[in-house]
This record gives sequence, structure tokens and C-alpha cells, in this order.
Amino acid sequence: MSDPHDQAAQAAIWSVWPRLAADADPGETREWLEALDASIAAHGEGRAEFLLNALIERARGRRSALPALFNTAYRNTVALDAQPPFPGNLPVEQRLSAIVRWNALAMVVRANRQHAELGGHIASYASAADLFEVGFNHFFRAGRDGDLVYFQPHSAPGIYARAYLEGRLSEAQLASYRRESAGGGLSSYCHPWLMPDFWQFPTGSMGLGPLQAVYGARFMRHLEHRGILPSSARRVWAFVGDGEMDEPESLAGLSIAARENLDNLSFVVNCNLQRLDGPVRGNGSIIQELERLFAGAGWNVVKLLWGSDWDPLFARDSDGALLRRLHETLDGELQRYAATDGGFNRQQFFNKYPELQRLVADMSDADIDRLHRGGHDPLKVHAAYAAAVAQSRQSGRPSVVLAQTKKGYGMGHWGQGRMTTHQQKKLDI
Ligand SMILES: Cc1ncc(C[n+]2csc(CCOP(=O)(O)OP(=O)(O)O)c2C)c(N)n1
Ligand SMILES: [Mg+2]
Repeated sequence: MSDPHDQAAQAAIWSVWPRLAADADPGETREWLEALDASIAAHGEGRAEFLLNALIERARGRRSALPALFNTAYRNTVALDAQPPFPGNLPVEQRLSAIVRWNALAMVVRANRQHAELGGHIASYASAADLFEVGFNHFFRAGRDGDLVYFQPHSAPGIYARAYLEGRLSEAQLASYRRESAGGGLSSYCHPWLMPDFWQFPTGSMGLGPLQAVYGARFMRHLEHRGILPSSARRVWAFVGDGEMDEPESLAGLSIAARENLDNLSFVVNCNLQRLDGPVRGNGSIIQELERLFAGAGWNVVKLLWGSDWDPLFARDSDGALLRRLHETLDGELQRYAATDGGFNRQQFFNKYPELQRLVADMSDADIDRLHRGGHDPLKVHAAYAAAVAQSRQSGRPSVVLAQTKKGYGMGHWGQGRMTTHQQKKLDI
């Protein structure tokens, strides 16, 4: 491979999928890995860090090309044995979540039946529902000294549906969704000017939420340090779309957040891999790209990619075939798998390698169809949020949770993962 274009292409692949690099001498690789394992076993993790740093310094001294070090594998950051027990009541929480999803959907569909130009986005909230619910049930703290939460703008229907269940909004208000100008209705996006008693922050123009969250967290620090208002217990949460991360405003505050040691700040990026009318990165991996971006800016990154039903598959993936397959799968393909069924997924994804075919041999197509993405599994969401908060406290830095979800999750195969799903407002019976 002497052609510089080939080399550049290979380098780009390594930076996203390091495991694809061809191994010219597997025996030598094994010796190095065993030496590292033995040293960790004898002297602990700290020794591994020392040895790896020494190797990097030696390579730098020789002006050798180094791999991009900001990416980790395409799996959950929190290992199964490090997952805390779920402190909630799962069946009750799932039932509440189902009711909220249903009411959000019914509200949008009813508005659309009355006036075809009304409506709103169902599919965005469907992807974010469990991310919000775990926050509401286990993390967000209310009250005067409570947390500040910036919601993903076009997920507003879900917040209204939850407020209705809590008795904070009436059925009449839900029936006037998107008709707030006459009074008593609900605005399409989070909007404190239109609904001053409900919303705290405007996030409707994409990019406003993440940038305000950074400066909000910084301002809280300022108040604390000047002795004006104690705010050390308060946390700022910002829920951001993966397409929204392309807005300049979404990126503008990242480095200042790390530089100012804002350990009171968490971002949760809802990575449904889609934006309004197409994939965010059809030909790449938005999650791997965001991981490099946030880690490079100095944030802790917690990846929340796969639900609990993937745990047994990863546990049996002794030769790394599953990870290898995931690393070579582009976002555009992942969306195709989201929009199709278990039979198609088995044929196209698992049957590519015999090891993978064997891995799912005892699963039916329906079992494969049910495999969850991490952002739809409350246990995994809880573990990721807990890790994000703990890592912030330990490191003094902000944390981001990169949550993999499906757009239109639960809307059936006509809605889930389809490119048209963002605009889906009508629903047949
Ligand atoms: C600055 C700005 N440009 C365009 C829009 C219109 N818009 C609303 S939702 C959306 C796509 C959002 O995609 P993503 O952030 O990935 O969220 P998802 O719906 O996929 O969860 C766009 C372009 C907007 N709200 N703000
Ligand atoms: Mg998206």
C-alpha cells in the first residue's frame, strides 16, 4: 500500500474502526498483549497507563504515525459487571412510559386531524422517551435549588404528555396543541415566552439548548464562587439531537466547558442516526465522530449503545467477530436494520461471518427483532447516567452520554428508522 491516497483512506478507517487494521504478525501481537496482561495482573492498572505512555513517547520520539486515541469500541462504556442495580420499579416505569408515549402520539395525531397543517414531531420523542423518563424518575431534582434541564426541542409533545399524567396540564390544553396564540394551548417547541409558567428555556432553534446549558452551568459556578447563591448540588442536563450537534452553536461551548471544569454539566446526545430528512452520517459513524470530538475537547464520554439483551452476545463473542461486524457497519446500514425485521437482520448482519451466524443460532427472528438499542433500555440508561455523574465528580470535568436510539421507536415498521418518519403526523387506526 504505497499510494498516499490509499494510506490516507486506511488511516481514516483506523481512526474510526481500529480493529480493521490488518495484523502482519499475530504471534508478535499476542506476545505484546500477554506482556501487558501479565504486568496489569502483577502491578495493577496504573502500571498499564505508565507502560502505554512510555510506548507512545518512544513512538513520538521516532516520529512514528500514531493512531487516533480518542475512540473506544462500539459498545457500552459501562461494563455489565460495573452496572449498578436498578433502583426503580421497572414494570411500573415501563407502564408510565407507555402511557406517556401514547398520549404524546394521540395529541399530535388529533391536532393533525383538526387542521392538516398542525401536528408536530412524534418520531423524535419516540426515540428520546426512555432517556427522558429515566432522568425524570431517577436523576432530575426539582424545586428552587433543583437541576436545570434543556429538552431536545421537537420532543416537547412527550413533556406535555408527562405533565398531563402528573396533573399539571389539562385535557383541554392537550386538545389545543400548537394553538397557543388564543390562550390555553401548547406551543410546538419549548418556549418560555409563549408558556412562561411551563418552560424555563427556549431550545426550538437547534443549537440554543447546548450552548445555553454550558453558560448556565458556568454562571451557576460564578454565583457559587461569589457567594451569591449556593449551587454546588445543582446539575445542568442538556438533551441534544445528533443532527443538532452539527449546528455551530452546539459545538461552540464544548472546550470552555472542559476548561472551566464544569463537572455540574451533562449532555445526553440522542443518537437516532437521523436528522430531518436523512441520515446524520450515512457513510460514517456519528457516534464515533462525536466521541472523538467530545473527548478531544476534554469531556468524559459514556457510550450507551446496546440494551441488556446484547449482553449475552457480547459475553460469548470471544473472537471479537461481533465487534468487528459493528465497526464495519455504516450508520446508513444501521438505519436499514432499524427499518427492517429480524429475518433481514439475520441474513444481512449476522450471517456475514460464520462465527456470528453461530452466535445467534439459538435465537428466533423475533428474538433478533427485539434486540434493543441502549437508549431504549432503562437499566442501561440508568447505568450510563450514573457513570456520567460519577465520572464528572471524579475528574472535575463535564460528561456526555452518547445514547444510540431508533427514530420512531415503537411506531411499528412503517415509522421506525424510516427516513420519512420525522414528518409522520398521521396515523391510521
Ligand atoms: C436552527 C434550526 N434549523 C432547522 C430546524 C428545523 N428542524 C427541526 S427538527 C430538525 C432535525 C433534527 O434532527 P436531530 O437533531 O437529529 O433530532 P431528531 O429529531 O433526529 O431526534 C430540524 C432540521 C430547527 N429547529 N432549528
Ligand atoms: Mg437525530
